Amino acid sequence: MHIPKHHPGWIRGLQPTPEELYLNRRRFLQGLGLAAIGGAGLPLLGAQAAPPGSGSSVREIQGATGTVTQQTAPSDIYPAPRNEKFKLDRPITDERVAARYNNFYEFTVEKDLVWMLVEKFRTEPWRIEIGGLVEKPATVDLDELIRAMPMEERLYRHRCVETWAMAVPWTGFPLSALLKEVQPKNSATHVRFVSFLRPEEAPGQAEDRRSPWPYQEGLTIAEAMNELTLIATGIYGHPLPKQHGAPIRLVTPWKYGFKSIKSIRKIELVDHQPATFWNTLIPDEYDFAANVNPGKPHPRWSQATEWMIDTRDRRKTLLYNGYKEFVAGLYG
Ligand SMILES: Nc1nc2c(c(=O)[nH]1)N[C@H]1C(S)=C(S)[C@@H](COP(=O)(O)O)O[C@H]1N2
Ligand SMILES: [Mo]
Repeated sequence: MHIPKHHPGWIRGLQPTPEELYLNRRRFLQGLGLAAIGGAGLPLLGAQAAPPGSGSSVREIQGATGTVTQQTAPSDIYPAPRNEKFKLDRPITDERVAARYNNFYEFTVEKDLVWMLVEKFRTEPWRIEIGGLVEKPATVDLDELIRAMPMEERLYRHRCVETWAMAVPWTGFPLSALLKEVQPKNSATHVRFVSFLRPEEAPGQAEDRRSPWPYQEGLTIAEAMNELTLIATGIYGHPLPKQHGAPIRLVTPWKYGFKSIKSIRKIELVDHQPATFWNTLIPDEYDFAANVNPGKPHPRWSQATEWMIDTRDRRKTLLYNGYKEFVAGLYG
């Protein structure tokens, strides 16, 4: 693998997955009986028991495109009504493929192993803090938050900076609805998102002690208030499985996937552009805005095309991932 000189040697960086390598790996995993695609009743997925009294359960879930086994939060809001304003130009990605092909560096840099390595990660109970430059700071329990927010389902494209793509139904609420509740002060210019720091539950954090954990991301206030900006607690009509960022994550579909921070613990209103995980690690490859742009190649690869993770269908990358009508106004 080619790692440029200025790269810290210990971090592989985000990089496109050569399709051949991906396919070989899948065959290898299938040989071990750990089918990377399909197959209910896999031994490790959702194997842990729910903590007593949490009211959660381990169960088989019939999603839009297949069955996935996982731990679920107690919640009766799924599936939420679909907001038909957000249309796809391609089929919904196979749920089982999306659930076994993840970027979640807290656990591993191996996309097809994340779903197994999240086993020890405890996502219940989960409290989220919303503070900084706001009139009404709050710390809320996830279930409380879900019940207070206008939950809906949206079909969105997702484009990773590494060139893979998917199209999935998220369940969640607009970030703007939450910000209106806490009332940002006039001095707030940006929103900072902070994920968790638990090396004892996350083997990737335990092994990589030099990356700037916890994972952090940021948006301008205008981006945060844009109607596309979603806080997701579910996917495919049920609560987020851990590998997708349980129990609560950001979704900004016009930006590269690394902006969509998983497993958020804190949302903070600030008066400066916050430092972010990838921009801190490799600033010349991952800028703060990270808007999907086919005409702006990554220093190590083209961004002109993308490939769907289930069909491997190759498509032209769309400017702002096809969301220009929603966001062009943000960027003059
Ligand atoms: N906390 C955290 N959030 C994260 C990441 C991560 O490593 N840690 N990876 C990002 C990247 S690069 C992508 S493409 C998406 C992948 O989301 P998915 O695995 O649910 O498809 O999550 C993003 N959010
Ligand atoms: Mo990504």
